[in-house]
Amino acid sequence: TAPNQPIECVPTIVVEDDRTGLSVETLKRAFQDNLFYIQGKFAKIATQNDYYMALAYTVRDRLLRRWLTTAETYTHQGVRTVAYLSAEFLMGPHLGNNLISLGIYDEAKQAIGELGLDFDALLEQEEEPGLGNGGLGRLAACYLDSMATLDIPSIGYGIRYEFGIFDQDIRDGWQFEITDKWLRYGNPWEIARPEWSVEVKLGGHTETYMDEMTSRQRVRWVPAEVVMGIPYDTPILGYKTNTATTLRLWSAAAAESFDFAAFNSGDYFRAVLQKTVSETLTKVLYPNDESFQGKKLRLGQQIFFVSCSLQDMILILTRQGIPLDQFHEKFAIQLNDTHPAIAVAELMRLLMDEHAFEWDAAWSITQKTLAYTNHTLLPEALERWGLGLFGTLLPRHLEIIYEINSRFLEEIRLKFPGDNDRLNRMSLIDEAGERHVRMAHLACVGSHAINGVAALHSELLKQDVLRDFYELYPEKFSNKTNGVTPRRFMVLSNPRLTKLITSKIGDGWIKHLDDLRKLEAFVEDADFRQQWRQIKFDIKQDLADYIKQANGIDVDPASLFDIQAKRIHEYKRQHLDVLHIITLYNRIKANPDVDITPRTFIFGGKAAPGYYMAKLIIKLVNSVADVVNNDPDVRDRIKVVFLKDYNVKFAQRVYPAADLSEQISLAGKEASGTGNMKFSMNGSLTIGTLDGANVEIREEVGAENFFLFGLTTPEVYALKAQGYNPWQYYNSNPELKAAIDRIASGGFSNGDTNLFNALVSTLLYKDDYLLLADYQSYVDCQDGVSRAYRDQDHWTRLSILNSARMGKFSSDRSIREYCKDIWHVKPVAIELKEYVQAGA
Ligand code: CR6
Ligand code: PLP
Repeated sequence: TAPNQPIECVPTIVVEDDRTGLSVETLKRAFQDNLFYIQGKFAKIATQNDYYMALAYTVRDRLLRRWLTTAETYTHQGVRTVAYLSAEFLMGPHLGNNLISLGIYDEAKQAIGELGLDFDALLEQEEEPGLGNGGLGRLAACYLDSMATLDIPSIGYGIRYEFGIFDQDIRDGWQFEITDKWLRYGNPWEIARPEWSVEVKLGGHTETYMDEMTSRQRVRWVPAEVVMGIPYDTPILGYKTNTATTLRLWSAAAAESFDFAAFNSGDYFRAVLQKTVSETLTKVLYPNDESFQGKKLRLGQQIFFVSCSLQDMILILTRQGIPLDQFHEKFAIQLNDTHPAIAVAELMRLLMDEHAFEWDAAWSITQKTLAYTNHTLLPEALERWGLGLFGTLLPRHLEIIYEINSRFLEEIRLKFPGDNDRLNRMSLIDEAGERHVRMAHLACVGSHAINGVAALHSELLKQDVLRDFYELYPEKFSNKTNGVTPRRFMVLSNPRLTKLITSKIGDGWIKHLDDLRKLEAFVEDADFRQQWRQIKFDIKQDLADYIKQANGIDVDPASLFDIQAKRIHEYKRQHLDVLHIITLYNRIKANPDVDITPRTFIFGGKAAPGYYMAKLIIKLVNSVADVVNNDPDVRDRIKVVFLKDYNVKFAQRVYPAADLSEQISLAGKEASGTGNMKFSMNGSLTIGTLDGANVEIREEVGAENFFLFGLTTPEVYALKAQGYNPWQYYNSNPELKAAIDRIASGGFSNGDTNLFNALVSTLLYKDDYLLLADYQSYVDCQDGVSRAYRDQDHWTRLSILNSARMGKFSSDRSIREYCKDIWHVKPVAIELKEYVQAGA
């Protein structure tokens, strides 16, 4: 052999790489290394946050090979990719989830423990990225998890808000908002990619010019302002797979080159100050859930992230040498509600004005690429932009929308000759009063697929809000019932139940949630029921400890934990829950020895800062809590707790602890709900109306395992049509009257009859959400719940069956349906590559 040829004669000594090794020893070494070299701290001066960061970097290192291999594989193979466009991604903390996905949760826990640190405290240390309001943003996060887990090539595009959803404090019973400074101590999960920045134009005017190359008239947009978008990438690792996809969030910065004129004229200060104006674009998330606010800055945010994302997709193809006429073959873009619906006009503009496509070709690509998910039937949530504002910020887009509209109206005229009402109803421009662009219409026209988020909701879209569009394009419509990820909402948040389930049926259910059905075989096993009950009790005990520490209230873990946790909204009817509490209280006051099943009523949820009635509901809950919790007649049989600052971390804590999940919106108002699924998976029973996904949950778990009450959607319509009169219910129902009277007469406000006046009079004079009509049915149903809870063994059976039958509500099922019916994207397996030569 040649002298420089290696000879394999010594046994290889395996030293795990500090950045990839998964053993406890290696994790400990890597952790200490990161503490010193990344955080620049040693044990004596390190804070809890330093330790968290050291662990986070240790975990991130272990994601990187998967992430880079995934990106390289996708680029190399030019795969068809889902681009999920969403103004909100409510991710929740990353650390625990990544540990679960990597399969090293226990190893990390042991490593940290052996170093003498508190592992749970480190997990708790993470500031969650609260870049969403509620269900819609959390759905986007669950979908990213499922796409990665199912090996679907995908990328989430959104906005890197500097301030996410506000933190909620409660002072004197009222909500108090505090800015969410989530980036204060750094974000170890993101990597900035300034080299892939793009520019977005705003304002100004348009002009036509002769394009020399094609000898055609084209339009040029001369903006008043240019903003730079910088992408920040976060890896999204699938559960026990090599696939790690990307969440790419855009942050706004000043486009340096643009203000050259000001720099050159010596107006240095003005030019620099101008920068801060650009940067405000991604400063803060609008904290309104399901209520539209026509603010210019918000429209700016929408065009900003949409334009950045579309340009990014074009760049990805360009770098791969793929011509843009294949855009729709390479990307399936999902519009998460209408927040990104401006994509219809922006993709047209990019293709025509910047890449010289003709109208028809651009339109065909646009329609084939885009699909639209509607998330609400509430009229106040539908986005509509005044033409003045729209045209000032996006003059070119307005021209394009006019052109789309004129072609669209022509299509309707052909299909429905002489039907002028229909033209007016369907036009992209609302001509009544101040003229507006209707974003849902734009999304419908520009997409090849339109879906609702639960069976009932999709039906109501076809019958009501989007009826005209359904009549024109029936083939575009489908339903995709929401789902949630069992990785975060069972495995991570409920380790005890996960362990018990896995001990009986193996761990296949984590990726195939339908397997939970196998639990049904154990329902009659008394020992299993006992274990199930004990786990629920222990988790309730933990929540009781938390409540004691957070609110100073003693609650009994043996009492029925009745939880309503979600955004505060009149349509969700937290105040109906309160009317029930007051009814129980009145019964106790009338007869202190009345037989009552002990209950702990727990509320959580944020109100939009400008939504007075929602804030008043929070005040009411806290006021009722003060009275009920401190009345000796109650003898601790009922307790009321408002837990502040409902966010993902909080959600993970409360879902597993519930006996009863309150899903009591007025039928026809909640598009789907996803909290309902998370509770039920964790063995909570539901009291609910036939609304949103409740309908399907009930179908799955069986009517006998679900506490149903209230009017159905057709009954709601009928009652409203016939002229609803809340007084009729008030005057004829003594318990209802007594409950309302106790509020009105100052029973929860130290005699102040003014404080809750707005709430009381809304109920008596309007009651849009029919609380009074549903009250008796609700209270009767709650009495049934109380009776059922007394037979603990029977209750446990129902609890087990609820979990066992929730397979349908995995977001994996939802994503498979989107892939099959809308995106036509197939899984791509990732084979890991070595990027680093060991021992070189
Ligand atoms: N507020 C619906 O109200 C649904 C989610 C996700 C909502 C809720 O029923 O589960 O979307 N709608 O589909 C909007 O945000 C517009 C929500 O979270
Ligand atoms: N907010 C948070 C933090 C959540 O985790 C969820 C769960 O899905 C929601 C809001 C939505 O709750 P719901 O579906 O009950 O409106």
